[in-house]
Amino acid sequence: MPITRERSQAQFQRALKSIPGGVNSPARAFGGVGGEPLFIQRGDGAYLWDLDGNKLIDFVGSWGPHILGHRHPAVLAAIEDALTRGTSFGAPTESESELAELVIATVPSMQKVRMVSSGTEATMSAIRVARGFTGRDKIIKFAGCYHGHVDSLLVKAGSGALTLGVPSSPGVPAGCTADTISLEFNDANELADTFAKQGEKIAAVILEPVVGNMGVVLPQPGFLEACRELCTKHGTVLIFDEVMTGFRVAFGGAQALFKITPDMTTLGKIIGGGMPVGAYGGRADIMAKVSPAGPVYQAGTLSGNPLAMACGIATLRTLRETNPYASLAAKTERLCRGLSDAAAAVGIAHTLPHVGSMFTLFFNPDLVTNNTIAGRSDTKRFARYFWGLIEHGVYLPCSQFEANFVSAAHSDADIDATIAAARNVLQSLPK
Ligand code: HOZ
Repeated sequence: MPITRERSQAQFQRALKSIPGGVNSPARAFGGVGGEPLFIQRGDGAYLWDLDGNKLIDFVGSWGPHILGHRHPAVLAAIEDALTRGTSFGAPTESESELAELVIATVPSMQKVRMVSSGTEATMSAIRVARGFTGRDKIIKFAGCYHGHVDSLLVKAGSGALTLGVPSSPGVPAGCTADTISLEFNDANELADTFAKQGEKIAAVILEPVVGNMGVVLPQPGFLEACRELCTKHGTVLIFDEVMTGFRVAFGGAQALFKITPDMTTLGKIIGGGMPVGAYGGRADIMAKVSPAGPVYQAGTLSGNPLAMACGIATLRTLRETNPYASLAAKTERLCRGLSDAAAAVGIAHTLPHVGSMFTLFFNPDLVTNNTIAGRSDTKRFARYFWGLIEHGVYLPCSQFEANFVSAAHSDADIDATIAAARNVLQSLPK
């Protein structure tokens, strides 16, 4: 008997009347799987409950922040404590330095860091600083990487832009993207050719070192090294967008895992622990350009918001103290093996890239190394799989082209239940 979704459906109809598409961010609209989004009432640990009372094992984790699960006691206590002192002052607080120090102590490239309120703000600001530092205009990005909805970066973008088929958005003036060069991820030769032709004009190369926004796509051996070498050779700022991978694939992020240090890094999601936070930072000489230390302007009323800082500090401290990374990777490995075995048992072509606690089951026979190959995935099969798992009480990101996240709150029983649910669903899919 299908689960009841009446209350979610009613609320979606209500939202459609006042909010474009009924949602405040397109990726959550279920456009990639058809049907209507579930409205969430609450979360706890590894679970969500929707408005109709359905309990779901959550592999979205608010699209990445909830590495500790929902409502972690240390995080709740920190927010409650901060709340007693007020919500926003628009003036410096001690907590901003504390979070900055935690980030600098952990992320190899970070010598200085500026807090902002979202990943989009972080990447937008990092690009501006890289241009101000180098005095150059051109930037390189990679197809399928998503760096938020920054005008100059909405070119062949991943995430909701990919799912909804608008990888380059109307409303972005041609002038904003005229200096953006989009290349294929993992193609070091194409990157080298581009540098050979116009290296002296390129301010920055920005990439997700592990892509999460066309599904999880791993850097092939040598690719990150090539990015590093070419940027160093041409005086270009290498920016790792670690909004998703920061404090996720390792405590120090992908740059610590792969031992490649970029010049600048953008962060978000986990550093806010579920509150709206982004950050950008890097080499001290580059960050010295940021206003008011330097001439590159960037500002925000809610930047360094005390509640958000408290939530981020509690999350990072808990991660430092509990070091869940080996256990997260082991759980994810076991889950991925179970999902892969279940798909193989019924002859469903798939690949399942994973790193740390991020993974994507691609309905695609080929190893997905770039956007072109990702685009050949069977999205209709994914949609059936997605809805089948909802019926079995498992909540996945609503697109083939997103990362799934395992949290410290997922138990072995949750992993077993998910594998069992997937086995049932995969068996029932048309071949
Ligand atoms: N940018 C997020 C996915 N990679 C989606 C954000 C949302 O819709 O909440």
